[in-house]
Amino acid sequence: MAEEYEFLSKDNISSYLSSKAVFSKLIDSQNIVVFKEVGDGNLNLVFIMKDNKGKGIVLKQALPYVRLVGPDWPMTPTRARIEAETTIAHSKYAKDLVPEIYDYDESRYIIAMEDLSDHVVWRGALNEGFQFEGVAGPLGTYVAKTGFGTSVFTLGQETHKLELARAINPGLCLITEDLVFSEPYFENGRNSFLPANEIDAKELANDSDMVREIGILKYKFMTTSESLIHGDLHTGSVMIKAEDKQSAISIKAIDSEFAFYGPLAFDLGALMANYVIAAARFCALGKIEQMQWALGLPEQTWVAFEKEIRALWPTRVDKRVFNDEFLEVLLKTWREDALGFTGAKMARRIVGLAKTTDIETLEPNLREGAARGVLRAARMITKTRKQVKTWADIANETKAILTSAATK
Ligand code: SR1
Ligand code: MG
Repeated sequence: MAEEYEFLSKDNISSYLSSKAVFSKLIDSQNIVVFKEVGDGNLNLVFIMKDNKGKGIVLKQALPYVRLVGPDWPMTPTRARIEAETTIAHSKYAKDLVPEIYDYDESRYIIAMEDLSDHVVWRGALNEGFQFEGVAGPLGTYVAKTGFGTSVFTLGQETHKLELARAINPGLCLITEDLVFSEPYFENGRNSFLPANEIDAKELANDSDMVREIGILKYKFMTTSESLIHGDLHTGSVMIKAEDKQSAISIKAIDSEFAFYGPLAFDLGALMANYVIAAARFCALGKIEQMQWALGLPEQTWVAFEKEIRALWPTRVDKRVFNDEFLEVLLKTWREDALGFTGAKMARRIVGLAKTTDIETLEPNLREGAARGVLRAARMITKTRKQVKTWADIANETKAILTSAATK
């Protein structure tokens, strides 16, 4: 039985704002002139309000079930606490790259946060064909700063363990374990695809090398407690503000409700997977230059990530056996794992529940080839992640796969 508490609505939201002193200087609850319900995600209610002086606030309320499916799929609303605490923890290390949290209401699972309505969701911008520069690099920096900041290298042994205990998030981790790692290979009644892609879904599930590698990656996801990771860092979890439609001047990683102490390469893989998915859309639409650009984004994220990690390395609290030689091993492992998770996250968005608009909004005749290309590229990226390849090699191989799978 799902927990009962009052949900926010147009009718009760201004009395909610008036009921808490913290809001009095943030917004005039008696003079709300803009009210928008913008929760188009899979899980929550999200409202944007602005007053007559232009001051804005966002209220995000976790429902006790998965919004995408309804009350038949109960889901703990404490994920809102995880998101609020993670955003605050991440702001300690990457303040500019996360929204400001104003309040967390633990009785109604409501997060009050900075209004980002002058930003756009990166996925939407990519779908419209915008090539914003200066996003993929800072996101690599975000993963490095938050990943290193919440690791034993910064927190030390005791704090790391205490923080890890506070941030356990079993319900949301189970969603990822099922939707990303299991169901694309072992159907659970939630998969879907075009009839023309049935053959591709079968090929994926019957690829025993891929299934073995996915098992290795799922085990890493379930047992690695490295850092407080975002946990769902796709391009729909990134908001950007750009003045000239060319380069971003503000980047915010939002929606960290899937956060937990996990493998930080999972966040890198989530980003990279969605870059390739964006590239598949460009390919399907015949935008070859833009596809090439999107396929260059994984390298940008990785290069910025590695640079930041190397800069932070001298600050680690215990240098005894965590020496420079160990750093090289860590970076190599993170790169391989990031590529492994990339393929896993690509495949799930094609055959499993919760897809991406990049592919789903394509006409079926184009979608068929794009979906096939993403699945084939996913298998290549995950299975060959330990081979010595440059980022350009990976981009070129991916481009060849997407191009040859494209349909008209
Ligand atoms: C039931 S939740 C489905 C998906 O939405 C989120 O964005 C996560 O990616 C999750 O797997
Ligand atoms: Mg989300």
